[in-house]
Amino acid sequence: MVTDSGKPALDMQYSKIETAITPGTATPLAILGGTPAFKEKLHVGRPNIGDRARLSQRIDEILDCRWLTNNGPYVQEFEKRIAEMIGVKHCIAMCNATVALELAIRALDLSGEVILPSFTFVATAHALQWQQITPVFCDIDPSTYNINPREIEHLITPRTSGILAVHLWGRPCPIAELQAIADRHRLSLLFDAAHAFGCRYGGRMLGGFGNAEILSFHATKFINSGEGGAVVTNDDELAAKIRLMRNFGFSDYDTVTHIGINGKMTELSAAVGLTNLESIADFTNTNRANFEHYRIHLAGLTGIDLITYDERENPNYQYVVCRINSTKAGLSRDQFADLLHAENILARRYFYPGVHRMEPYRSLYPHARFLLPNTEAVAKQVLVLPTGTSVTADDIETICRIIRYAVENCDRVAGVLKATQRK
Ligand code: T4K
Repeated sequence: MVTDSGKPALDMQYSKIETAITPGTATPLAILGGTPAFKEKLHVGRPNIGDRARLSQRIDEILDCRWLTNNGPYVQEFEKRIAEMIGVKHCIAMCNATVALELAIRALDLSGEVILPSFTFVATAHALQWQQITPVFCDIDPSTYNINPREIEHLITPRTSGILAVHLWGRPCPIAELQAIADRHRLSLLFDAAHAFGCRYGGRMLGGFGNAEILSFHATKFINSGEGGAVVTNDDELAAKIRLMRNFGFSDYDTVTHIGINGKMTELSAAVGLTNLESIADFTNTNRANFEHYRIHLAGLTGIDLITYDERENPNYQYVVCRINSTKAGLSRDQFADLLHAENILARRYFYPGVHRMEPYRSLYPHARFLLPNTEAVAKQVLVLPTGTSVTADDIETICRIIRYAVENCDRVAGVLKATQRK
């Protein structure tokens, strides 16, 4: 049906609502039938891309010398640069961080049960379960979102062989407390540092703590190699074992001295990683500026708290995370997610619903949710917003304007969202 003005009736209906709820704003909300704020989807995790000319040069060299993988010169250079930067003895580059986790777990002979947070990406738990090790989920500290050391000791049993902690969003775990617990109970201590490349703890770079730490260079990470990961450690024996395991256990052309898999990083990945590493200062500065923009433009909004970083920890600011108090903001985290997605702003609910609520863990450990009150609460409250070198200051202002508008008109916005709300 078309109206006298030639506009479809539905549009008329929406524009009436818009006028009613957006007087004087230039930002009609897309959920009300307005045009999405962004034509193209704005992603969380858009890759940072370093100097393309330098990358092309490296790729040409790789093709010219026809050495594509199997511990080639670029992989060795990448490992050397990372080890130097972090200040660790060994960096063993891998095809991704999940395989790096699996190999570190296996090389440390972990078995039985390992304690880890549930509030993480599912790969942290999969790396254990994949090897028939029981992941024992520990609650997080609600003020840091990292594993709570005060909750660990009562989870330790005679079957416990280690602790696998995660420096969530790049904010370091309480390493000293974790190391003390590990020492007291003779447990291995591993860190999933997938988010924490370049960050510090107590003046030292993350990567050199515990028995080993695992880095990710996935496309979505602050420094990427397309796909990629690494184990970093100061333990010579562990490093030697992981190097063997990464390459089927080959110690020579036809000598296999250990069980292994194929965990190798390719030369092309290493070239991407090395090139991006050369732009680390630019990426950090952009992320920091983006974070500041969000901070300024969301300031004073009731119920919306940006998770902050401590400059002394040299944060990489790769995640911009809002914690939403639905009572104060008048809208739930999921309502914000729906609202932003309609604007083509693909904010993410990392790490909803908590690994313990994903399969196979949900079925294997159905009681876990009763033991994880903080994880359960936080997983429903946090929303990760786009950042990185593909996001501009104008983009951030637009995103914040939409969030501010939604908070300031929460009753009316909630009414419209109700019909489409997630279950
Ligand atoms: N431990 C922790 C704590 C982790 O967070 C991760 C990975 C791991 C271990 C395992 O590391 P890796 O084995 O992956 O090295 C993404 C990443 O795939 C994953 O690496 C990352 N954590 C996790 C936090 O985020 P998804 O399922 O959200 O991915 P996806 O495909 O939805 O991509 C995220 C967004 O990025 C999309 O909106 C699109 C955008 N994107 C993605 C890619 C790949 C691009 O714009 N370009 C791209 O090339 O897991």
